[in-house]
Amino acid sequence: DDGYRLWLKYDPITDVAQRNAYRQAAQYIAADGSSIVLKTAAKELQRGLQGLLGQPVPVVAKVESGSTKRGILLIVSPTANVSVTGHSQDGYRILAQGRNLVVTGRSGAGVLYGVFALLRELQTGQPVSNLAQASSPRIQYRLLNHWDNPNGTVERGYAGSSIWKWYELPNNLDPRYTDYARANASIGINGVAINNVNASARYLTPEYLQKVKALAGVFRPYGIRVYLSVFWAAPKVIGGLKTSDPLDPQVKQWWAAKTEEIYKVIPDFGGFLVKANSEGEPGPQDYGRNHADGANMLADALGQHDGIVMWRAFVYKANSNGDRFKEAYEEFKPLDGKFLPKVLVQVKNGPIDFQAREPFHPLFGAMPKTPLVLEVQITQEYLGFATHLVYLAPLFKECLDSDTQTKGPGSMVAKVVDGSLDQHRISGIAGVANIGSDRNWTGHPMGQANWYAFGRLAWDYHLTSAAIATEWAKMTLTREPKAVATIVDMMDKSRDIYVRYTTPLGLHHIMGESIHYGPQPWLAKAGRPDWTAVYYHKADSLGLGFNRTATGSNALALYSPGVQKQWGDPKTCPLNYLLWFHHVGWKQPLPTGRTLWNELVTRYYTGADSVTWMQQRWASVKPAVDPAVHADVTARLQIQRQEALWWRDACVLYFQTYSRQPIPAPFAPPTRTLAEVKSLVDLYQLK
Ligand code: BDP
Repeated sequence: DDGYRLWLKYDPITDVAQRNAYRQAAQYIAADGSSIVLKTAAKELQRGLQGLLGQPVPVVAKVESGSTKRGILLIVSPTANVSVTGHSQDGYRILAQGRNLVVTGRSGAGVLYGVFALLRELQTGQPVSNLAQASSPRIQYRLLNHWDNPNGTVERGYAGSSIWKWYELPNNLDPRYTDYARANASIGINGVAINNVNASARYLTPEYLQKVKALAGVFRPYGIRVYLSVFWAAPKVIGGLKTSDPLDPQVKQWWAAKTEEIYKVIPDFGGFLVKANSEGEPGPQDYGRNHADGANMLADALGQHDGIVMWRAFVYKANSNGDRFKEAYEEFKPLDGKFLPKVLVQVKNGPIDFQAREPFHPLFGAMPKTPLVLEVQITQEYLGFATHLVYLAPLFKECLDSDTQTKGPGSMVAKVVDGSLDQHRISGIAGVANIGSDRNWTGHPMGQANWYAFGRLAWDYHLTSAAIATEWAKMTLTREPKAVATIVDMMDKSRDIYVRYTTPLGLHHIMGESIHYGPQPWLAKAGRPDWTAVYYHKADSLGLGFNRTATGSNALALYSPGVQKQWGDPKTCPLNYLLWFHHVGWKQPLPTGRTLWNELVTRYYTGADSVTWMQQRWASVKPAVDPAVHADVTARLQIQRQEALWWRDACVLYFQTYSRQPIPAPFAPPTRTLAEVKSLVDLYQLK
């Protein structure tokens, strides 16, 4: 198995009784309607059923009168009773009706999602009597963000190059585009921003818009809309204007005309994603304007078109002498209420930058007048590239389930994001894609689960990480119950294991400079102080951690009083966030009964040893998993083990130069020196 088919394998069901029961129930498909997405639904159902049942299943327009056959009816109806909560346009219901099964929704897309839900039930072995269900997504815009560049590279991509072949488009449509759309639709993703947020102006040229149009044409039958990341200075770079000032009439006019042009080419264009005045990108602040001025100008340009602006809050001013943690909040919080209705502000899950564990971003709950998009990173920039097995659903959920307490207990980030907390009309979630040209899409075969989990949680954040992992493993790897349980257990623990051997107890941003690979806690000089490691861990002879309480940077004050109270006291602050908020003495006893130093070392050692545990667990499922996939994961786990030891040794040896404490029993001190580990990191920094 080369992994190309992802979770949409549709291999014949081997359980004969089950297959026969499904065969009985699915003798034909009736799809009545002209919507192009409904046609896709029928085609996908046919493809799935024919694979799973090993027999042809015809698609007909209408139920033949007098027929005694049992079929599956796909029905679009504006009054379909889809579900009580969520976005009913995308919702579906599966129900038994007489001898038939009906999949219904208020749109073709709803039916398509229902079809994939039905196929999922068959793939995971649910009895025919148990298929009835209804569901609607809680979040309206469910997007992948590709950080793909026009030259085919992918920023922070670890699975080959970009899947978009710009030099072949629009004439040559790689079949992979369709398979990509199928995979996305199967998990409810309904939009893709196809280019890097560090954007090129090229995409807005007439030539490239033709290429984008070709992709949009492939995605449309799957209910997926295309979005573009825009380069703020485009009016200057390709428009010949002298300025990109959002309040300049010519600039406004340029964007309005450009937007018209886009909608002529792509009538269902989704809108714009913007990274402005961040990490060297141009933006409205270059002209003394603020983010709202910029975002609103684009919202105006969208006019009556059904599009949105997703304006990123990932900003941190140059030469900040305080705490990067606070900067996005300080810039955006005062703008709450100043954005036009089509603007959503896109906020990363945590305040720094996609670290292995971050407290939730303080902007969640702090901008009640603005719809906020939650942005998570599916590509594992800070979580082991494509060599570490890290299942990310627990990370995504940790953020979604965090209680901001801004409107009293129960004000979860999820409720901010789905708009229910502040009654917003629009809502969105975005995942930075981990997809590339590798045959198996994600490099690490288990990386597929992160793409899958993002979509499933975007649809329904109430699903548990384990439930999602179980679905995915059954569809992708094996149906053997013991193997499924073993794999799900490994997956569910993998993120905590990764945190233990890289950044336990709330350490953050101590990875290799620029490439963000491997450990470099000693990094003290970089382009900016807040790109170093020492800025964040603040190790000294007394202790470790960033004091963000009132006696330190006071970033804690950005949270609601209940959160401040809990996190502000080192005794009640969860250990997972301890060093995010406190500078803790090396000999300070922790609730675990160990001192900070001993706890730190224990976590690094047990974390690295847990990778060996994962290797053993994975070895035990060998008979149940495809040999090629098994061998691939086995090899990557070997790398993971080596790199876990690298992280462990680098960090304990380096921090030991401050703690001046021995490695506690029963752990054996590293057999290499700090200098040796440092040189290993230098290797990756060589030009
Ligand atoms: C950082 C990445 C950088 C991205 C940036 C962003 O290292 O490549 O451009 O995020 O989100 O984590 O804009």
